[in-house]
Amino acid sequence: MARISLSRFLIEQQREGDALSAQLRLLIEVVARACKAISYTINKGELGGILGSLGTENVQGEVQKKLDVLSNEILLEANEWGGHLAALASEEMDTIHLIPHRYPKGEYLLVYDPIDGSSNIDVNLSVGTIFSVLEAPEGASTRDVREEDFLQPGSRQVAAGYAVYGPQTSLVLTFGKGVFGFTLDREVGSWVLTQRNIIIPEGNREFAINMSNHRHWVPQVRQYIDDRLAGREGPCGQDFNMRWTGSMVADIHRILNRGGIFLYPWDARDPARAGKLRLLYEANPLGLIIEQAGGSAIDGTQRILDIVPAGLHDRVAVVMGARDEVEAFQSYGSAENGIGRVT
Ligand code: P6P
Repeated sequence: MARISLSRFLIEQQREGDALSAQLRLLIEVVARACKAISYTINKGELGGILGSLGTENVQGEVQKKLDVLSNEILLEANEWGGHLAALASEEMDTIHLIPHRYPKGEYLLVYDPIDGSSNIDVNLSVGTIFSVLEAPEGASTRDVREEDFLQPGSRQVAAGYAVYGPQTSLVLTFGKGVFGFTLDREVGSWVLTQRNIIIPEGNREFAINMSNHRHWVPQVRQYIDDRLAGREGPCGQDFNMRWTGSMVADIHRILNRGGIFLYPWDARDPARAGKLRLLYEANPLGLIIEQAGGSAIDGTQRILDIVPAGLHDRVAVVMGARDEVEAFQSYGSAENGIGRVT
């Protein structure tokens, strides 16, 4: 593949159609540059003093790692001044962040998880950054954006992407016209196009789920997994493999490239909670990417991208991956209120 930089790719995409406005192109370039800075910071590890926790909790009630807060600040500072955003929101911030009046406001909203899987940081395992782009409301230039302006279904995303900080640093993007992958060339500090129109392979028999929650799942989920654990002697007639990295974005990146299915279903540990993962900045952006790569993304009952959020930090049950495997999951049935929850 000829060596095409992210900037050249974005300019070519902008010429080809209306999917990429000048402001959206700038937004993507700014976020990609911030992900590059995060990658370099992660790579320093203990040498950069970025390991460990701050002893504070985020709005999720989770202990904040130093890198959670640092990465959030990198993305915030990178995006405030460019004039492409009207506001932004983050897993690490309780409420939305308005663009300061000293900067011009743009036509987009950015919502992100600065470091997904942050418990992996201190043990040198893959983590990632996930982001979702929505259109700002009409009149955002004349009034302050409000939290409810972010509460759009995932089908309204105009772009989504993630970076995975692993053996390589990868960036995966979609603007609704296919999925494209880039690899960070650390020698020159630029993103290089390495994958065009990624399509999830079918027929891969790998599932990603946290098996320690088995006793808390509803019967449909238990049966779906038990049938796969039974292997070739069981009803599926073939052996399966399991992976669980503790970072959704790393699991999804694997599924995007070699197939399989990712599940974080509702479980009875916290019955009032629809799921563990967050809708706006995990399930929606990754769900759009999975669908654009030919896969399927549901909460167990309905398409994730159809869910209208009630709050910025809504949680949701997640089943996403290769279409054939998600359809196999759906054949086990489901209930009205989500992932087969038995009321
Ligand atoms: P558990 C990371 O905290 C995360 O939000 C996802 O990235 C990951 O897939 C999941 O939670 C891991 O959850 O319960 O296995 O620790």
